[in-house]
Amino acid sequence: MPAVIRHDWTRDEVLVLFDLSFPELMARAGATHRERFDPSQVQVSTLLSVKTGGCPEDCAYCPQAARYDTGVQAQKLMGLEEVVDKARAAKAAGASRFCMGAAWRSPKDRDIPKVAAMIREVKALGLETCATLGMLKGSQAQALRDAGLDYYNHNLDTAPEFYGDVIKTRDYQDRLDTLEHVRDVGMKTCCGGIVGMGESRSQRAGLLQALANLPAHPDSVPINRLVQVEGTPLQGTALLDSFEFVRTIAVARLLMPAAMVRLSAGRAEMNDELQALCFLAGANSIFYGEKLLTTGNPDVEADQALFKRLGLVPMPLVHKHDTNTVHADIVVPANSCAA
Ligand code: SAM
Ligand code: DTB
Ligand code: SF4
Repeated sequence: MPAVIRHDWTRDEVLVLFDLSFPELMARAGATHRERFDPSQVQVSTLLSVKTGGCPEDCAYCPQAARYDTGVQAQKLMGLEEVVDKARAAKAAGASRFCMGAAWRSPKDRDIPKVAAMIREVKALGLETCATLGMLKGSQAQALRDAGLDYYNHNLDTAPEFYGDVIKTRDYQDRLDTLEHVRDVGMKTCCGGIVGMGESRSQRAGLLQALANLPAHPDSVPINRLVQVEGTPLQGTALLDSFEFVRTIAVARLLMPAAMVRLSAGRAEMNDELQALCFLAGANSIFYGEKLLTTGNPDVEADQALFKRLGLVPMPLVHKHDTNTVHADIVVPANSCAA
């Protein structure tokens, strides 16, 4: 019987998992991964920053916050044609999902039709669509869903008790509210966080606990390892131990057995061996393409070589109806609940 989907994890229970010996934790996470997924398949998404820099928020990790001198030039919202060209190229390179990011605190109502047009055109190419635009109102979530948006990415970023050390211009509850609007209109949620920001192990456990105890598990859980950018307050933070990063992936897999766990930012600083450990720990999704939003990602050739070395294949998109996508051999239930 597959692991039960739970929403009542205590911090201590999560810490017990973190405290397991590395081989035991890996074995458990690998077994849980196999209950619902083919471990040789990895879902690939390509990111595009459709509105870069100039952001009014103060997220201490972020190169796009206007208040930090990071060298990122603020740009206007990208034109439709350019976005569609990039999406077409991503598809040709093998991506199955295209994620559009904007450096906004929240979109203005007048921005929504422009983003909706991008979503419609990207979807028409046969790609799954994802967007990350900051906080949303219910009406904006509905408009994006009506345009065909499959996923909305909005991260909790860290544990509730560490959050105020990282971001002061909006609070945890704002994030929970946006996620609720996204779920309410029937979109899939992509929600995770960042590790390596100087948080404690208990706070890493607290991030995963908060994610797993959401009313519905996120469909996709990006685990980012902080990309340190010159000029941001978090530049110079002590590097997170690689095995601790792998443990975080493994515990995410154990807590959210039916979710896609995404090995997200930070791969450019990882060698193939570390990434392989992340796949063994239950990661089954990556960002694919030379760039994340403003920072580097491994180039396509390197990822193709990595997949070949490890015998991994991109997860196929075999059947689509409305916004729910059924993958070959597996069904990832939207907002999966055991009950
Ligand atoms: N502005 C929107 C927002 O914050 O919701 C959307 C874009 S924002 C860049 C999306 C996510 O990227 C953040 O929530 C954070 O988790 C991640 N991120 C940003 N900068 C990062 C960095 N330097 N290292 C790792 N992850 C980062
Ligand atoms: C997520 O969790 N990670 C991605 C995506 N969601 C939008 C973004 C990572 C950004 C890394 C820093 C940059 O490239 O600007
Ligand atoms: Fe702005 Fe998003 Fe960066 Fe925060 S993470 S500064 S909201 S772009």
